[in-house]
Amino acid sequence: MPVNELDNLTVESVLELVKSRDPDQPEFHQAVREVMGSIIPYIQNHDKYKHPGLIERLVEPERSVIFRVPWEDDNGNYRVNRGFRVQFNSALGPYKGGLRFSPTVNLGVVKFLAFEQIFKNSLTGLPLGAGKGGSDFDPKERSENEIMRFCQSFMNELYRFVSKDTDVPAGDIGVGEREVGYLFGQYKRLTAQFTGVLTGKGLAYGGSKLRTQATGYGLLYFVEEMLNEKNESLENKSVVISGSGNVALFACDKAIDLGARVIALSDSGGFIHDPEGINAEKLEYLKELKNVRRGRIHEYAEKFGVDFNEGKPWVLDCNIALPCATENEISKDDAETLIHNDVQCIAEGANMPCTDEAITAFYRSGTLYGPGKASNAGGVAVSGLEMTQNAKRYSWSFEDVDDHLINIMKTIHDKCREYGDENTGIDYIKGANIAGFIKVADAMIAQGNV
Ligand code: NDP
Ligand code: 2IT
Repeated sequence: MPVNELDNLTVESVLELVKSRDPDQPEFHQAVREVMGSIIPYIQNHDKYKHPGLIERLVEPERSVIFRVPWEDDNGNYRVNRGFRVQFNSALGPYKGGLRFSPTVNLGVVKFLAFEQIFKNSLTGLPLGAGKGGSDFDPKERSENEIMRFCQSFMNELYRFVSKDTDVPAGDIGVGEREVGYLFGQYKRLTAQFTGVLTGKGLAYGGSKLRTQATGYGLLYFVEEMLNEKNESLENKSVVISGSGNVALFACDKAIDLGARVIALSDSGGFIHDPEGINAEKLEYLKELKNVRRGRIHEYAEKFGVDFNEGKPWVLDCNIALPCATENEISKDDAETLIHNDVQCIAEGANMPCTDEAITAFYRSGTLYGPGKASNAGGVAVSGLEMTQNAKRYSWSFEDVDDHLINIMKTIHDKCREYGDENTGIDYIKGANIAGFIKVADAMIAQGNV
């Protein structure tokens, strides 16, 4: 096996191995390529990590579960979706990562997300392994009862594989507090146990304060660190955000709070452009529109008399771009447009929203670039804090959790600097990947060939 020839380990040899096993998982290949691009050169200079089998084990999930999810729609039709849980790495703690409900979900997508989670969760400094799951179920246009029946059926199978000490799922695209509630209720019913098996729970039954806000807030805390490094701040910066879900809306919230002007948000139908900036009142409208009425972003344009356009918001002139919707949403062309418009900083709220070519363009132009596994780690970090509070049967104040989050994001930034320091500034990809890798690799080596 080529990767066992440790001195000859290359990014290509690892990719060859991964592709030969699973040729039809392009997102997973993309994630592996990005991580290996940093850690293979590091390993070549650090003999300790030329450890037999380490890389082969790192790119192979410990366990992948695929299951049938039968449910009944409101018209009495029987329907079947496919459910997934990839338990990728438990070297640092119980598997931890979200569940995604979207028609785009397949095994390769879940594997890429779970693989990213290994390094992200390591970076938080908390005792969290890595997993991800979900289903190709489309929650859009489904009634409340259909969503509940689907979640219950999903948990009827998933409950065998999760518990507070083995695997702790949370939300992701299409899975928010409502879905976590139904999943939790069904787990409790099946096991007769009230435990912290999921995070992102409602505050009334074991959720942590700030978990809802955590990914978006954490992203902006990280952006502040990136800008501070250049003696800059968010004050008066124009910001374009994609998406209008959990991450996007709370990124918008904190950006406004820190003095920036958020001029765009989007959904899969298009984007709104509000040149004056979204203010607190407009943001309240958006939260109600998206979370209560579950409406579309174009309604904002109609309500406030601003432009709505189909397509992606990256055509707009801005200082800071925050992709907070989905993977590969910034193409090479989008990146070149942003660079042409003098964008200063890109930071990823979503997982892997930039294509390889887009990242190369940002690096070539010297644009500040924060990879998701560092910049969006605030969500899983507060999930880790939710687990701690559940274990203690205690709940911290909003301010206490916020202080923890600020510290965690700052520490992640420090780690990026420690391992990614270059003459030209911080190489955040290199820093995040190496810092994330070291802790996981140390734990994997110590625990033997398992
Ligand atoms: P939500 O379901 O709350 O929101 C997703 C948003 O992205 C919606 O506005 C949705 O628009 C848009 N979107 C989704 N898919 C597409 C697509 N294919 N094209 C265009 N727009 C799309 O999800 P989250 O906010 O929780 O997640 C957003 C991203 O952040 C994901 O990449 C997720 O993995 C990542 N993330 C989430 C964390 C969390 O704590 N929730 C933590 C860290 C990362 P529409 O409604 O039209 O589909
Ligand atoms: O991508 C992510 O980090 C998440 N969806 C959050 C995972 C979690 O367990 O809170």
